[in-house]
Amino acid sequence: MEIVKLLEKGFIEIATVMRDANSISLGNITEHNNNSGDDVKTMDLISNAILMDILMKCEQVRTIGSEEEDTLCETGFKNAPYLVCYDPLDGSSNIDANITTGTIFCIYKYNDDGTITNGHNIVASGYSIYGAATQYLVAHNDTLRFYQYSNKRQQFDLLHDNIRIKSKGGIYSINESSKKTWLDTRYEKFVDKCIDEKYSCRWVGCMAADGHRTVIKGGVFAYPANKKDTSGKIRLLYEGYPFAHIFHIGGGFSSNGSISILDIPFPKNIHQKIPIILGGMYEKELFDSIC
Ligand code: AFP
Repeated sequence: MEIVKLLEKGFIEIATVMRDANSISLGNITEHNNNSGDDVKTMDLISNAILMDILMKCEQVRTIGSEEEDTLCETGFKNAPYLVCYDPLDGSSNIDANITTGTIFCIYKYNDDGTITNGHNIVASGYSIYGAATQYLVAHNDTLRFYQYSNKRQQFDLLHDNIRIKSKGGIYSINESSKKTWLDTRYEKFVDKCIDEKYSCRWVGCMAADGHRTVIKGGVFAYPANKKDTSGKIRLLYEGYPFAHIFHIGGGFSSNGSISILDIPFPKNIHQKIPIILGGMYEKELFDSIC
């Protein structure tokens, strides 16, 4: 897909900045504050500018939604079929410590009447990760394809053309330090069940990285609503829907605690937050068995 090819260029540019620049400076807090109330880091702004510049020129794109923009941005291609949403630099609290960050993206096709109904309008979704290697995964045409950037060849090489999510894994990924403030009491019971079943815990604090590990190794990723983030912390358009689309295509599940994330109606607020759980079908059974 042409838009994904263009995003690839953006991933390379973002990775190059992060490899060459001082990570402590890139992690500096700017004077900006985004719509979600997060501190905006220098690298958030650089990544947003890189992707915005690329997508604004793409004739396939009608509108762009970014974590770092208050409202949808119009490209000038009024009849173009797609809305592209992204979190330009997911996990930005990791930048200064040189821990994995990523970009999450989602491409939605407009209905004929100019609306988007829900997550079923997605035609492609995915994420890149900037870690020991620069890699990206794209969910498109019912397949999860996974690529790695080669510095030597200056291109992305295909690593896997059809990733499947394990039905049962061995890791739960949840910020357990918030458990005393979780609003849905099922999550504490769920974590206890995971521990009883000898699951181990991992938390990078970057959904692209924690979600990716769950795609590759199986298990579960969850971010429940809590007293501070009463609707959860994960943003629907550029974190929740894309990861739900990835998990459904890969053979796993997604839920906001009651319905599939893909069935949540498309929100008016582009920064709408949701509670989320993603995983394999065994973890779905485990979660559903809790009353
Ligand atoms: P940013 O995009 O602002 O870096 O937020 C990242 C994130 O939404 C998601 O990627 C993580 O899972 C979550 O925040 C981490 O939140 P904690 O502060 O609870 O670790």
